[in-house]
Amino acid sequence: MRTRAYIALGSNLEQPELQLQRAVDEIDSFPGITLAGCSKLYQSDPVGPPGQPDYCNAVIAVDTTLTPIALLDAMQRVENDHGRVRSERWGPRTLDLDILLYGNEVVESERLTIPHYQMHLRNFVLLPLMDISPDLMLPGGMQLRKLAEKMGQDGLSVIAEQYPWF
Ligand code: ROI
Repeated sequence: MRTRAYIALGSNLEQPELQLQRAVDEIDSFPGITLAGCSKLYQSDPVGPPGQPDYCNAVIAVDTTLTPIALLDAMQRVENDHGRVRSERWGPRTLDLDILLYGNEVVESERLTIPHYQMHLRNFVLLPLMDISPDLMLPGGMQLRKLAEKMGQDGLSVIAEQYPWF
């Protein structure tokens, strides 16, 4: 069975735009995962400790035959291939891949929480998600559009309109 899932991408180290473009291509070529949509590419002010570079952010839709945990393993493989080192909490990173949604499923396990626990607080997640699926309803019945309207666009700007971004 195929499930539509949404993944947030973020990077603020080592040519962030390139990190994100490469990550999308790698995810699309991963067995059991097919790219189904891609947001604009955004630049965003860092949330978290000050003094770190601005981020590049985007969101993709994928269709996958992988289970949520297998999808998480796949995302962590791609992160590790980009030299991701897990060090400071909320510190700078070469590539961050967060599973936002997996169909309508709610997952609460030690390794994985879906919907992503902070997605409703982050405009660099909600606005790119709006690019792909403006009519999306989150598990629990909340409309993405309503959340995104409340959030606003502070600190967020579009740097490329259409995938492939460059
Ligand atoms: N801030 C922005 N703007 N974008 C991110 O992707 C991002 N990711 C993070 C923290 C460190 C919370 N801040 C971020 O993990």
